[in-house]
Amino acid sequence: MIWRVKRTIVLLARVFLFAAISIDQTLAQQNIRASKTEQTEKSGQTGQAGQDSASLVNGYEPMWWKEAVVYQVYPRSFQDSNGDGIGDLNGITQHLDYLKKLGVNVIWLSPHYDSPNADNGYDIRDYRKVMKEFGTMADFDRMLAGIKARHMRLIVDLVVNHTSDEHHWFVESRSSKDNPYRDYYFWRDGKPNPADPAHPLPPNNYPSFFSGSAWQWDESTKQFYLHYFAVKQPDLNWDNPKVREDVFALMKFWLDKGVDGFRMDVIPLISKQPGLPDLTPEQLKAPPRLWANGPHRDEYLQEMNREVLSKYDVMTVGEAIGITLEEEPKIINSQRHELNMVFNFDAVRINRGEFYSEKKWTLPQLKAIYDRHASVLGKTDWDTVFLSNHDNPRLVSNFGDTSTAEFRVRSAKLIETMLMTLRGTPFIYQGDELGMTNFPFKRVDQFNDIEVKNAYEEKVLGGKMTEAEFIAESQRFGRDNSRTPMQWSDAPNAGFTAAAAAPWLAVNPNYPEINAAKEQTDPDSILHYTQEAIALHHAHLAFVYGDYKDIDPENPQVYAYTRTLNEAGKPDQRFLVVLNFGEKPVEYALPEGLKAGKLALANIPGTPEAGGMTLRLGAWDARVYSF
Ligand code: TEU
Ligand code: CA
Repeated sequence: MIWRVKRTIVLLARVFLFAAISIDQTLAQQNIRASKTEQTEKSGQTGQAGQDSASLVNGYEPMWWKEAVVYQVYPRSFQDSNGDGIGDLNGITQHLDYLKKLGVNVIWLSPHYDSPNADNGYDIRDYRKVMKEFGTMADFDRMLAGIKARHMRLIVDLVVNHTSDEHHWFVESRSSKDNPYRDYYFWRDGKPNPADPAHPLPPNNYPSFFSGSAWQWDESTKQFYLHYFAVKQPDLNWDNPKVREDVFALMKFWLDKGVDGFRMDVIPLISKQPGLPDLTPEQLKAPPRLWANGPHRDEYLQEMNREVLSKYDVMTVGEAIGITLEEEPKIINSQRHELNMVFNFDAVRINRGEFYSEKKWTLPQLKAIYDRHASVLGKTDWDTVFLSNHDNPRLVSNFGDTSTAEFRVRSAKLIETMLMTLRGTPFIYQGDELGMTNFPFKRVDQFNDIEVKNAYEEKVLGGKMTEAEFIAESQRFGRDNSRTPMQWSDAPNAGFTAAAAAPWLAVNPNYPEINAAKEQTDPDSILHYTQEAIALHHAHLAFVYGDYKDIDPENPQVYAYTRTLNEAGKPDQRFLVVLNFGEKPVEYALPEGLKAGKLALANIPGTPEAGGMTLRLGAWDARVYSF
């Protein structure tokens, strides 16, 4: 009993000490970063050219966004401040201290713009207005000021492959064939339909991401328009210089307000195939592969960089849909002046087959992905690390083990360890720092997402699969799993909303067990552990610029790798990460005669401080050592 109390006091002290240290370290590092960024600006460009090698760290040009830990906020589900059941900007402002304490230093805000919400804000009606459900521009300014006051930064979502069909450009565009905005979008005549001449067939065989054809017939001008996503998301015609000019102007509008960059939605899709020919049967197996490699993609991104990005100290991350790892450097090589980094989906989709079907995967396959990243991306590229977001299942449900409370906690911590120690800027999705889980969906009417609703029509009503099969797959991989409200406390609706009515999407029933308030008082919580893992990441540049080496690539159960950094005139940084990916304990002999030194982080309380050549790993054991 006394021992337990003592241990709790020690742990609590550690937690508070950690909070204090991590804030100090973060502030100190931010000062360093600011001065480095200034130097970079003085030397003229944001690229590598003109950099003298002395200012490089392990060959990489130091940048604040390389050293950042990013936290994604999905505003609709973060915090409702006014009781209407919908999260909002004032709700985010309320929790800035929570984010500061967690140790993240960049916030990525999913779309906050005026929108009819066919796709929860990824269909924008007015790029210069805040969605009224989320608040006002004054609320945005207050939130941004609060972020800056805490020495954090904000990047916003840039959704410019398409707009809403309610955007005034499209309202004009669809009004007549000779409207000046007609050419802002893709309008085409249909193909003759002998069976029903009044209703032509779509101009080509492009499918939409959200089921059905990517072409929508418009009765008033008797033409089709192109929409890769929902019918209410018409694709912009980037080949029109006026479109590019308007997009660049709206980007400047937000940058001039002080935002620190953009996450760019499906950005490789902006350059369409000339003439829009049919996809071949081979291309139909993966349309984004072709769509992402249009002839003007890099030209348009370079123009964007020249006209907008190069004039600000910003971070950019593109959603690399349709792009292979090998193709990425075209977009992210700093000498090409396009984007800083992209999200590559190889890891997050390792367990995914067609649509929401499950595919078997092995640990060596996952390791091979990260190994390829390390060898394909060079010193003038930069990588991202993420295993969840608003389009994917909950982190721990997808890659960990939720079969028992103990395994859920351990496996969530193991994955956080991995995210904070692999190569690249890490991204955390809201709620994953609490180990939130998938929602127990039982019926199709529990889903809100247009992707699920449209797929239901096509697949179940179209007789391609049974309702039960469809629900099972959507429960496993549907996007609403990650969009259920943040679980702040055990108050009704998890403290997300004070609304008497239900929130816009149901709260996961496990909120009395899994919530931020509870985890704040528990020194062994996933929340506290994530905070420690982030602090460790910030404290050692080896986790940012260091070399990565997988020391046991074939091992089917243990993932073990090193991150090392040797800088002239400084002590070597050498870290060893060991992750037991499963519930089976193992006596693990380190390969290559390696010897683990002092423990820097462990997800099981009581893990011995000293390492050695053989480690006794428990279920979902995760450790970081010096070596
Ligand atoms: O997602 C694009 C994208 O990759 C999705 O099609 C994704 O693969 C699929 O939904 C997973 O099931 C971006 C946004 O992140 C997403 O939320 C939007 O719906 C989409 O673009 C359209 O803007
Ligand atoms: Ca609200």
